[in-house]
Amino acid sequence: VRQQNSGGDSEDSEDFALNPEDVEPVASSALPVDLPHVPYEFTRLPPEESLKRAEEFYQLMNSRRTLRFFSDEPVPVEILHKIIHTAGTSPSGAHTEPWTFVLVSEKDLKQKIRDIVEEEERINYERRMSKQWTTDLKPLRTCWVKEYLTVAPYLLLVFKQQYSYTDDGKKKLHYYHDVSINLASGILLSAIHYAGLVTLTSTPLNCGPALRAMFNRPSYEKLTLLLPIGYPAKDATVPDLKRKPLSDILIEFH
Ligand code: IYR
Repeated sequence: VRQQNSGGDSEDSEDFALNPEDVEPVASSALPVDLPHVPYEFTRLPPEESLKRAEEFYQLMNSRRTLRFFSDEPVPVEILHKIIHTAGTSPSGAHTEPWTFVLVSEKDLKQKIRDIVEEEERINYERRMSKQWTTDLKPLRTCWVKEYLTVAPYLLLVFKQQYSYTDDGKKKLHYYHDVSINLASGILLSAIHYAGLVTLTSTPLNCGPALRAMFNRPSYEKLTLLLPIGYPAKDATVPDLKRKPLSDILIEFH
């Protein structure tokens, strides 16, 4: 059978699909062929100002931490709307915008999510994760009990659309959906942090299908992140991790 690369990391089998045109009608182009191109509005900064901003942004981002202890204090929903709108500014393959964000604050739904996640995580920790994996995680003091899933005021589920459908029922191909969702997720984490909130980048193993079904998301959407979002608990602690210095992450050729 003919295989075509639909764009993306060649190591990720999800990015290799049968030529979809062989199976069902594909939208000729999601964007109009005569899409206008308009002048780009650009504000040029003096290099000193750029350096100052780069330094400030580093300081801001370097103060971001993954939190596992949340306060139940409410957060105005408008803040969450703006943060999610910001994530949606991410670049994406052929501007396909392959993301769906599901925001949950309803108590019973959060409890249901927690039940699903804890049921799977108990099996993950007890059987599915290797001895080496659970040993490597020990310093972070994680376990299968996920109190934050009911304590945090919001849970945000990030779904990657592997493809979608146009209004007239034609399949719309989503090139580079993996890198696109990951870029949007990075912007999302930055927006959460800049807004003064905290989160935990959880990626619950084996919970995707149940959580997708719970929110009636279609089969072509895949859960990539489950983020509790809110304020930290008063007595919250974080592991005393250090980040690599620049010299360990940068190799230069000038
Ligand atoms: N998903 C599990 C286990 C876990 C795995 C890694 I890799 C971490 O950095 C942290 C946790 C959990 O959320 O507990």
